Order: sequence, then C-alpha cells, then structure tokens
Amino acid sequence: ASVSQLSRFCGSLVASVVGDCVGGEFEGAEDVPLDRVLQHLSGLEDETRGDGILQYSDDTAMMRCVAQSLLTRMGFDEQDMARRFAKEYSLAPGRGYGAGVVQVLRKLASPQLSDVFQPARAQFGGRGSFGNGGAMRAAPIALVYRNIADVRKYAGFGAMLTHSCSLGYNGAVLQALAVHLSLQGDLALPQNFINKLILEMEEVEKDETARSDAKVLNLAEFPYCARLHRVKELMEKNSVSIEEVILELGNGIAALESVPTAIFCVLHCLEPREGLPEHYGGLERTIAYSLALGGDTDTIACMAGAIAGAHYGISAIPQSWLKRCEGAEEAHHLAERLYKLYITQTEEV
Ligand code: R7I
Ligand code: MG
Ligand code: MG
Repeated sequence: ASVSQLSRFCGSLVASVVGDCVGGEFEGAEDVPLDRVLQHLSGLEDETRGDGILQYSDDTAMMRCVAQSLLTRMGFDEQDMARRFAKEYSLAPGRGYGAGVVQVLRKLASPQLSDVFQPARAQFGGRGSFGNGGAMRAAPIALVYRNIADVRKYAGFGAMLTHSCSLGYNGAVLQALAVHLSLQGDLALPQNFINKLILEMEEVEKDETARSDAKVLNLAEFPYCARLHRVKELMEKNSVSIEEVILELGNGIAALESVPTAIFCVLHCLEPREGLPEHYGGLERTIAYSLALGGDTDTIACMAGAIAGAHYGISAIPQSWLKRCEGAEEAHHLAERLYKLYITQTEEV
C-alpha cells in the first residue's frame, strides 16, 4: 500500500511522542516481561479505565523545541533552538532530563552567552556528553531538509547544542538519517536500508574527532558502523532473543547503546513476531518490542517510533493509544506544518 508523504511526516512525529509516553512506564527497568508490556498497551485501549493521560518526557519536550525552532526560523538557527531548550527546561524542569544535560540547559538560559555550543563542550570533563539526548529529538531535522547531506549536517549541529562528544552527535545523525530514508520509503527493502545507513555512517565516522573519541573511549573503530553490522547479522538470524539484542546492541542511555537498537527494533518488527499479538500491525509491534527490551525504554521507543511512523504513516497508530498520550495531537500539527515547509523548499535549501 502506498503511504502519502504527509501521512509519513505525521506518523513519524506522532509515533515518536507515543513511544516516549508509553515507554515512560518501564524506563530504567532491567527485566520487562512481554506480558507486562502487552498488558500496559492493552490498558490504553480500555476507555473505561480512564487512568488518565500518559505524560511525555524530556524526549518530546526537546523534540517540540527542535520542530518549533525549525518552523519559526524556516531552517536551523542555533541561537533560537538553544533559547527554546533553555526556556522549555525552565518552565518544566521535571520531565526527566538526563543528569548531566541540566547544567547545559541552565547555562543556555544566560543572556550573556555568546557561543551557544560552549556549555555542551564543558560537559564530562571537557569531552562532552555521549548520551542519547541529541538523537531522541533529531526526527524533525529529517522533516525539514530534503537533501541527505543537509540532514547529516544539521542533525549534528542540533545535537551539539547539548552533546559535543562525537558519539552523542553522531547518534543524532544516524537517527535523522534513518528517519530520512524511512520517509523515502526505503524500509520496503530492509537490506538496502541498512546498507545505505552503513555507507553514510562510514563517511560520518571517517572524521578525525570521531576516530579519536572512539579510541579514547576504548570503542571499536567506526563504532556506529560496527553496531550497524551487528544489526545486519541479527536481521539474518531466524530467531533472536531479547537477551541477545541487549548484549549485542545495548539498551542504555548512551547514544551508541540505543540508536542502533531502535533501528533494529523497526527492522525486526517489519514482520509478525512470535509473542506479539497477531492483530498488531508493524507500528504496534515496533513500540511493544522496544518496551520489552527494558533499559532506556522511553527513548528507544521514541526513536523507533519516529522511524517506524515515517514508514507506516499516521493511520497505523491506534486512535486509542493517541488519545492517551500528552502532546500527540500537537505533534500532528507540527508535522503538518513541517510538511508544508518541506514541500515549498527547492532542492538547494
Ligand atoms: O543525553 P541526555 O540528554 O539524556 C537523555 C536521557 C534519555 O533517556 C531521556 O529519556 C532522559 O531520561 O535522559 O543527558 P546527559 O546528561 O547528557 O547524558 C545522560 C547520561 O549519560 C548522563 O547523566 C551520564 O550518566 C551518561 N553520560 C556520561 N557518563 C560518563 N561520561 C553521558 N556522557 C557521559 C560521559 O562522557
Ligand atoms: Mg525521557
Ligand atoms: Mg529515556
């Protein structure tokens, strides 16, 4: 079935919010039995229960800032985006931000600050954060820039406002590239999708800084490419256990331990999987599977949601889920506006 471009845009942002909202329940849990996940999700469909709205966390709060900044400035403006992050944090500091990033957000609020990238560079003894906070909010970048080189560039800059370690901002680049390819319909050929991501990330990780960060942090050379190769290997296996996915790809708060994982969740759930309800479509499977990995569930589901939503489109998201998630409707509007901006742009922008 062909999914319209507008539907893909809306699906991406809305599923990202849904992933964040429904994933909050299990964030930080080590063992999340699939039963509990399915119970949590079927609870959303039960209107009589009415245990209220699931609130979004920092993931969505910052994603909204990125989208609103891109819309207002009609493209990337670091000053404006930084100001929005700082303001959002000061208005709602209790959304579950990472322990380190709050220092950056406080510094970004200072009107005297001239270099908005400076506070991020001071993190973690001067190397910068490798957390997934840049990646979790990267989707809107892919909804503005048509050109893959621009997606790469601005996803990196957008993340550097809080994450100056290459592992942090390259995670955002990978996430934005995955959303970009998914919007183009590339998930129809999963092998091509993963091969394209590897080729792109080989270019990205060639960079001097990326190489030296990998060395200093005792990681493999081309760390994202290495993980993406593991994703490929897991895709080729007939059966993959949750334990294996966690062991090979991770489920943690570091971008390297969560962005390739989110990509795997999407690829793995393109087909029906044992243990997941037969009436589930691919998007529901992706969200459920992301939660079942445990660890940084809100963020992995948010990133997997953004990629999967761009593939399946808005109609794949159950209404009953949408209605229970704070900010889902707002994300729909933002996506419609981003789509308008996207289609008015010429190839050079
Ligand atoms: O990356 P960040 O915005 O956090 C995002 C996560 C998501 O799961 C959200 O849902 C929310 O729960 O938080 O925030 P940072 O504080 O930059 O990074 C997150 C954590 O990663 C830090 O608090 C550290 O524990 C760890 N971390 C590091 N630890 C040691 N050395 C990140 N970078 C480093 C590092 O360089
Ligand atoms: Mg969060
Ligand atoms: Mg999280």
